[in-house]
Amino acid sequence: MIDTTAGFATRAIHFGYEPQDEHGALTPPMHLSSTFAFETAEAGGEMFAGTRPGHFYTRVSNPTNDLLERRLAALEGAEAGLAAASGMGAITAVMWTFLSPGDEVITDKTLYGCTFSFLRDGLSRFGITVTHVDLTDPQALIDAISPKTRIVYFETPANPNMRLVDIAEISTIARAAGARTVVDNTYATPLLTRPITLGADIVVHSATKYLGGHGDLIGGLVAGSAEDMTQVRVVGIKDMTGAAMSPFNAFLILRGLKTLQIRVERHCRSAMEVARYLEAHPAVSAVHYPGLDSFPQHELARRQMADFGGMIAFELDGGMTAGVTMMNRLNLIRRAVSLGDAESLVEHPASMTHATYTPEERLAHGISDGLVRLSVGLEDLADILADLTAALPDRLEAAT
Ligand code: 7XF
Repeated sequence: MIDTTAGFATRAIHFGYEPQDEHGALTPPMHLSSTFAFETAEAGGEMFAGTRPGHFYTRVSNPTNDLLERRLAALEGAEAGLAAASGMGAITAVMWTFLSPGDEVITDKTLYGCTFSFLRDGLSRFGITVTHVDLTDPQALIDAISPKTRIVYFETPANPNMRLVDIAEISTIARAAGARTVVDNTYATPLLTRPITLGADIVVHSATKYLGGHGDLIGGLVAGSAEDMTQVRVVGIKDMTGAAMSPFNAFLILRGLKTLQIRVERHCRSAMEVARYLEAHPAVSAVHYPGLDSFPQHELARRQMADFGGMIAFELDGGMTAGVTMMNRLNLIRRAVSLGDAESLVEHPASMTHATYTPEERLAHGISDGLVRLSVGLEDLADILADLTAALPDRLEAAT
């Protein structure tokens, strides 16, 4: 049996599975069963009471999901994992599990649009205070945190503007105040950053992105202590949201994980080149990519990330109008939301993924109208660069 001392790619391919346990099947089979038969009535009662291990209903647990959960935990350096129907299912299940009226969530300024609206329009309707603090400044957290704070929540890199948060520093402050640190690790993946090993309590993922990796599913994952994951399973998933993952999607994510390392390495290599190309282009006014020397948090990126990821945000001279014109001229790079797919994808956060913010909120939360977001795919780098070259205004156009 492969254990947690094996390398990352080996764990991603083998961890938690022995073919001989499944008739020698090399590929873990998919257990498409909503319910599981009890040997005796007493055994069923014991499973419901939690005194006997085993699966009894797929909204609670399933063998295919269980393998994915253990494998994700092995990649994140966590005790346990948990599958959810979507990234939003994972995030909301964690929140509903640990929060009660009167509690406070402190979160960074920049969040994915639906996470932002869940906090603003969802949790706040149920007596939970949501406070946005600039978590790139640890002192701001020290000043804001109180005994009411139950969760400190952030993305790093953040969607869409690539802000980084120092996981070790923020987790230490949160822990001292008795709050859990929850990190959305969707952009980085466990290959590049492992928040739990840096002191965070819980990691959430949109597995729709790099973990699945092929743009063919919606899924979410959570990792953390065994005790916390049991809580989220029986409260957040089973009762509060019902956001259980389909075993079919768990099967596809297990397949995606086998190539996570080679895919993310390629995403990183190409994104670094694309970021350098954009930075040198006369029509581009700003490039936000953690791997660039010009990135304000480049030092933190070097400390906290094994590589700099496949996501880039940039702005053109001429702002939103120029950005939209450029997007419409692209041919290979698809105009689509989501990220982490084999296909390169471009989108406009202000009108798409972050349209849930009001214009005033976007301004206050660091999401400019001119920002264009690029998910660098796995196509040949030369073809990606050629598509950008054809779409970007040339030197003469840019000068006028
Ligand atoms: O519920 P989902 O699987 O779509 O995941 C929600 C989610 C959670 N965290 C982060 C950092 C995310 O980026 C997402 C989904 N983001 C997509 C995007 O930004 O393109 C959603 C398309 S509207």
